[in-house]
Amino acid sequence: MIPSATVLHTVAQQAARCAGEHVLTCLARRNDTVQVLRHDIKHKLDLEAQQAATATIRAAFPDHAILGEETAHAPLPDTAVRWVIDPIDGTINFTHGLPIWCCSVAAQVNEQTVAGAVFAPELGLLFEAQAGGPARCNGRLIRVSGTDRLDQALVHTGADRDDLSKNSFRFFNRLAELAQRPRIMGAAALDICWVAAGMADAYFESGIYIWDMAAAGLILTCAGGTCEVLQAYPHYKMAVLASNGNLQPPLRNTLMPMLAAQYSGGCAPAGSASP
Ligand code: LIP
Repeated sequence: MIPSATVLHTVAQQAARCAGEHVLTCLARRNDTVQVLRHDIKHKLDLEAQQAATATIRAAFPDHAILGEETAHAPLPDTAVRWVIDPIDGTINFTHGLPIWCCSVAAQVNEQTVAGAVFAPELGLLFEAQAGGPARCNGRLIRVSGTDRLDQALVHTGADRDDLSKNSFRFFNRLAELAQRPRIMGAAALDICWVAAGMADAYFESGIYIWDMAAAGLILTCAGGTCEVLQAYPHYKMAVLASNGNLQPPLRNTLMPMLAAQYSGGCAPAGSASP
């Protein structure tokens, strides 16, 4: 039996909070890293936060599939409901003490996201929504901005850690030319939630993963915006464009040819071999 969106929504919030509250009790362990790579960090609290969220979900739904960033290679049972977890989105921000990080939990039914929660513990913000309903932050309704000109838009983006040398900044430079200002904040789920709350007008990044955007993408849609996968790559990697809706066409028209040119050789972006 597939639980109702309302039930999945409640558990998604509980799971995101449980993960975030665990990390909040461990702020003294910011340097408790598993592996420090040239442009990435694997953190012990990533795994622990995912385990905390997973325990909350399993207590309610022992048989559901759970796709988490920390266990993305693990085989998944073939179930209608799939949970998608990014235990700490913005791991490098977290490790350096920057409070711009969050725990993201989405519930999908037949690969459609029906409930999502994004909890930013050090900012004290919980964004959440269920399909067909409103989007809220800390219980208050949120809506996208009305900005309809790119030259008046605040556009968030990121840099694919696996492709910093060549393409990432080609997108950044073009967005910087078109927008009022670009921003790189380092946590995709929060970037998309800022758009949902009308505090940014659009977000684009090539090189994020389904766990970065699944919950926030639903929250944005429920806030009146648009979240679109412009390009999918192997192993859950993708190029995502999210906006207040007004800016989706001009940004899509700019970015799609650039994406096509970037991978015109048919090869997937660097790093898509594994999350
Ligand atoms: C991060 C994303 C961010 C991206 C970083 C990294 P993580 O996720 O949220 O947008 O630019 O490279 O992928 O690794 O902190 O969960």
